Amino acid sequence: MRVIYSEDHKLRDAKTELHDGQLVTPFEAPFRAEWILAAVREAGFTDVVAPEAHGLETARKVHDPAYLEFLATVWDRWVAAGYKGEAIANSFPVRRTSQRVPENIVGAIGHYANAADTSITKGSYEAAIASTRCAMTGADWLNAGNRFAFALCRPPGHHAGIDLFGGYCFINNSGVAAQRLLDRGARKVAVLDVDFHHGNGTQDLFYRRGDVFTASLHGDPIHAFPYFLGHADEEGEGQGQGANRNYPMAPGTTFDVWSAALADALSRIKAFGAEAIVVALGVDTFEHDPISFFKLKSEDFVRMGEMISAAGLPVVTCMEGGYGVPEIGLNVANVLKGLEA
Ligand code: OKS
Ligand code: ZN
Repeated sequence: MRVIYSEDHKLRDAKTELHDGQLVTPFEAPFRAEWILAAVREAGFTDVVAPEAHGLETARKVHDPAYLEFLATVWDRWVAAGYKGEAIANSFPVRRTSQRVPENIVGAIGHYANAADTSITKGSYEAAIASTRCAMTGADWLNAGNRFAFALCRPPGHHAGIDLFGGYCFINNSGVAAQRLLDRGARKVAVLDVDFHHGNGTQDLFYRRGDVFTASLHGDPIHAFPYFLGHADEEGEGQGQGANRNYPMAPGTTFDVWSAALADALSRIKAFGAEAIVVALGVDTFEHDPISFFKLKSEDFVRMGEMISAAGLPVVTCMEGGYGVPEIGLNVANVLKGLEA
């Protein structure tokens, strides 16, 4: 298992997250990557490398280039407007509104946001680029003929849509990894999202494409973020018809029910003809996660890795969510152990 990690994740260190009516210290904070790296090393995964200095060509194939340009410039525009705090979206295009991009920075940030939780700061873009480079480097480890890589991505990516940020995500790391596998010779790949939250961004990227199967296991959006996507009847469109699968599950879901959904997703990934799997790994399915409602136990993460491994395909795992509790590192290491078992 090659592990790819960049110190540049620390450049993303926001002080505010709009959460339940208050500006709190963000759940998605630098300690997460540090704890996960320490636990992964402790578990014997010591082949840790920095990412290659990839450019944005691959990201431009899954994101709107104008959106990437917005991400690159939003902080400087916010500062130039004279605003003192972190950049927070508060006004959004919704039903029956125009989709033109406003020139005003408050308008532009609302246009490109799918939630107000994610404050943009100096350095957020640079951290997001480094995170995506980890995912690309992990994909290339598979492209070189290896079976397993773990991209310790931070900030996460699966809520980032074609032209949308939010849910702590800016660039869709696992989507970029999938594109990279295709660009280097795979004909079909799958993104398997096992984070507690629906991978709405990843679904958006590939919804009309027939070369990437997307599957997501998550808290039912009638109860959980991201609320507006992730239902079981979203199956893809056009070329992508049948290539998206959602497994929304109820509060309190334990591994017996959750693992049945995983088995179904894996059998569909095989039937689709995927040549590799990108796992969007959130460990916020853990029973003690502070913002989620599934009840997976630490040992369940080993079984999760084993089940994914049994599909027999190369796997690049990209880090997504998982918050606040010391076990996040152990739970990630357990998935990696299961993969290599
Ligand atoms: C609002 C919290 C919104 C939840 C964001 C979910 C982030 C995540 N303050 N996605 O996988 O873990
Ligand atoms: Zn999550």
